[in-house]
Amino acid sequence: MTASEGLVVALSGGVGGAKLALGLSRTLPPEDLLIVANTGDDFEHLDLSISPDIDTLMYTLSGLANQELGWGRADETWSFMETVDALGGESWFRLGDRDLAVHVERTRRLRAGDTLSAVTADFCRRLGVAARVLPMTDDRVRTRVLAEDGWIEFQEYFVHRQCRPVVRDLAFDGVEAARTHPDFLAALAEPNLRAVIVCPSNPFISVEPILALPGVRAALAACAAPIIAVSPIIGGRAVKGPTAKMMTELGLDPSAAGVAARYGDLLDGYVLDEIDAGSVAGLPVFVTHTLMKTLADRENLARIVLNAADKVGCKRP
Ligand code: FO1
Repeated sequence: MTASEGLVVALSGGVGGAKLALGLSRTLPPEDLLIVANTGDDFEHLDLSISPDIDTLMYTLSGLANQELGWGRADETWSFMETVDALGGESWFRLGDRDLAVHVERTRRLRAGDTLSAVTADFCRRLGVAARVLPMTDDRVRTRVLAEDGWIEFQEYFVHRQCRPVVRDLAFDGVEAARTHPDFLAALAEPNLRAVIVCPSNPFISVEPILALPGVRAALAACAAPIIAVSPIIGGRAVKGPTAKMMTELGLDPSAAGVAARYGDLLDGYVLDEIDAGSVAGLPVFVTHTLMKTLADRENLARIVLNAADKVGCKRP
């Protein structure tokens, strides 16, 4: 067993976050990796409690993820959804038969009083996920999007309306009253914290709900370990999802530099793709191939991000 080089906390949401989380999980011993999952995308649907970013992490880390879709499980069947459709139910949010079992069992446990983090830990254990996946809070936080016709739920925007609405604003309902998961805050105060990694997730929908939780920004500012982000934008385009479109609609520069500017003085280092070399100044920049197509890409980027953190080093003596 290699000696611990320190705890790494990764902030993750969406597909890009899960890819780097997988690379980190294959690079670090399990006890040295805490993956904090965004829960702002969660919602109630068909009377089920659905946690997409937790499930994308869980499936990706257990090798069960549907690589084509980027969400849900591989080897899926769709009898349930086809029947819901035939009965005139809501079928726009596709729940595969195996995936459905996660939502039904999670909902049953939550109604029985279990916390989301306890359910997540048990499901991850049962699926053989060694790294720790921790919901950012056990309380209800819901991302909402201000479109032309008013505020809509995140999944209504992202899936039902396929990110078409122009985004005027975003809100994270419940975030002020939510209790940041204590294990997350404790990890940020760990003396042997090696790094905080902001995964290549959409800053607005995947990372900022986490940063908006009580005490998180203060804890990040106080932690001695370096905070390193990986740009989710390569050459002005998001690898997947509406990041660039959202940035344009919110009046921001849809680029790696625009994301760095959005994070502001939170970051101690920034990892961006060769195509964007030279586009960011004002903080240590590490240029590499950031598009993760293969498992080797995921592991390689993880190693580069950890090396970047070690090069930046602790912020305080
Ligand atoms: N995304 C889609 O674009 N269409 C879907 O039908 C869909 C179903 C779905 C079911 C379970 C789940 O965990 C995720 C699902 N997603 C779907 C993805 C989901 O909207 C996104 O993963 C996040 O909310 C954005 O990061």
